[in-house]
Amino acid sequence: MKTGNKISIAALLFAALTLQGCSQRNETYFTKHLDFPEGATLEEKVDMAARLVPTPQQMEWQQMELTAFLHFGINTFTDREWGDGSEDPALFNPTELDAEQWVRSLKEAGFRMVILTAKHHDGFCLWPTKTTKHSVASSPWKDGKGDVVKELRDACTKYDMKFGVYLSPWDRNAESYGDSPRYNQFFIDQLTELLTNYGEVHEVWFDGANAEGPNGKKQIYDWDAFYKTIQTLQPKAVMAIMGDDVRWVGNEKGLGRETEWSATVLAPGIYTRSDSVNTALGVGSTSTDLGSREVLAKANELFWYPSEVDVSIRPGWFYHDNQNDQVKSLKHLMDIYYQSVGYNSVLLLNIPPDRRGLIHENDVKRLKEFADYRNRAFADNLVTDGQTLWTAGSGESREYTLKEGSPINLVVLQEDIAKGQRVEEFEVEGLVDGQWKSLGKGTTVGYKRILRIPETNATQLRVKLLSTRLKANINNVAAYYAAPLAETQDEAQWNNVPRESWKVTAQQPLTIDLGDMVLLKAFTYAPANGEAKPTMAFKYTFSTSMDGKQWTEVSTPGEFSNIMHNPVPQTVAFEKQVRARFIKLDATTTDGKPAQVSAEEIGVTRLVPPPAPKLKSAENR
Ligand code: FUL
Repeated sequence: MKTGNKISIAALLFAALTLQGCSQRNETYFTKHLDFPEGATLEEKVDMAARLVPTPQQMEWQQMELTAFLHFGINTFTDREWGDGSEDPALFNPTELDAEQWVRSLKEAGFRMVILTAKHHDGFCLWPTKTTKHSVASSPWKDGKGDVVKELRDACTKYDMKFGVYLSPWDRNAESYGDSPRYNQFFIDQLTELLTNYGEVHEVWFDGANAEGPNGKKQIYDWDAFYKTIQTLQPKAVMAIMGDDVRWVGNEKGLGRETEWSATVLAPGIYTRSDSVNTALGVGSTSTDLGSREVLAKANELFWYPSEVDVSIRPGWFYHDNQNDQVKSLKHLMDIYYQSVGYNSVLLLNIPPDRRGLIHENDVKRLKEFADYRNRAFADNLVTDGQTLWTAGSGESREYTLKEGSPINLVVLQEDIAKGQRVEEFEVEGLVDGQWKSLGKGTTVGYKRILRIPETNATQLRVKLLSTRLKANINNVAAYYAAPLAETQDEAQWNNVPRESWKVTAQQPLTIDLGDMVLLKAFTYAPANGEAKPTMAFKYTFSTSMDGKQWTEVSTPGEFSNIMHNPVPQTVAFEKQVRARFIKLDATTTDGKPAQVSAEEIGVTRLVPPPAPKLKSAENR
């Protein structure tokens, strides 16, 4: 595909937008895309990269922060994650479908947009399309007169919620699938219906799944034509995943990158050149580095292509009865929040309606807890003077005043991305008992970065920009205190050797006599209360002994990577089982000091021998 209309417009806009900064020279901005001139030096590239900015619709999208997915369709009724397209539409029959209940629950939980799976890979359409019989029109629901897309659209209008559609390019029902021109037209017709008959659409979500059609041919999608359809019918919508406005973060676990550049070298998959560009750079959507100076040095062009973190509140994307008790814990949801919204990404959280056509009570309850917790945590900004624009470069720092009387454990930084993403590395310090102390470090900021720090009582905060591209524009520095959340993961899952028989024989390094010889297959370090502390273990060696004198080191990764940001139980499985009576954890903190670990924070998993075969009764002998 050619670079597309938006980019040609962006190219025309090149040099059109100039801004007279008070402390900066005139700056020229590039909207959404830029080409590096041939032979540009790294310094020139970095300078240009700092002046790449989002389109207005990308900007509005990034500011939403929280968006919701609704996976609902024939799979809801077949208990499957992927249907094969042969499902009988008669199976679709929600008994109490209430789209207002969906939108109300999401609105109250702080979500700003809802995206519905109008069609998933099974090809079943949730609206009465003219393109196929495989839709709600052939179902018993409302005697075939229902339209889920319309019900959702109306509810979104009523509750002032933005609205998006997921339309799966992969269609396992369409007879034309694999006959490329025919299916492309069929797909465009479906897209046209969705983008014409349901008012404003804010996001169009195409996933990348593709497979052979029934006739054995591979479907070659006409992304260029799909793109133009969106541009013509809904020019303000962002096109996601197989689109060039919104990038898939690279996993479905809710894990953003700590270093997240919205200005990235990754060419969107819908461009015909994307394979060759990305292969030459050695990058893909799951790469950890998509924007550092190292990759800029190799790149010829750059995209404003911000990341979206999609994850389900349950193990599956679709509703399954047997997952009602597996709705993610509040702690897990907050970890996801910090690692998406807090890592310069938009969170797209999936909450699948059930067979009644309602969001299940357990999910509603968890959404409410999630919202209540965030509302409490972010109610009181403890920085009094953090909202005036601070324009500064590498090596500069600024002090901020903190309200008295409350500790802090979260620091929020934001850049004015309308002037580009520029911070490469920063440090936050606190004035504690009259002394400046480092509280934490980070890399990129972008639209928003939430830094989780150990709980600290400080009177002032100092933000140091260690490295920037040109001068960064920090428009918000805030600090909060969020009550620590206990990890709900049950200890039984990571310790099965009764603690009553344990004896701590040394504290430093922590040495434990387990009281009996056991066959171990793993150990776990579970930081108390799931909280990050400066004294917690980071690098370690784990050894075992039969007598407490002769020790053998067990082969392990030796590091609890990322534990400061995600202090959940860290289970280390052994390559081979180990026979032991004594265990020893010799650990240091991220600063290289001896770590303080208590026996309660350690668990061991031993192999439990299978139950002995039952003796046959005397009569049977
Ligand atoms: C994937 C799909 O295969 C899953 O079923 C789900 O819709 C997820 C959001 O995208 O590509």
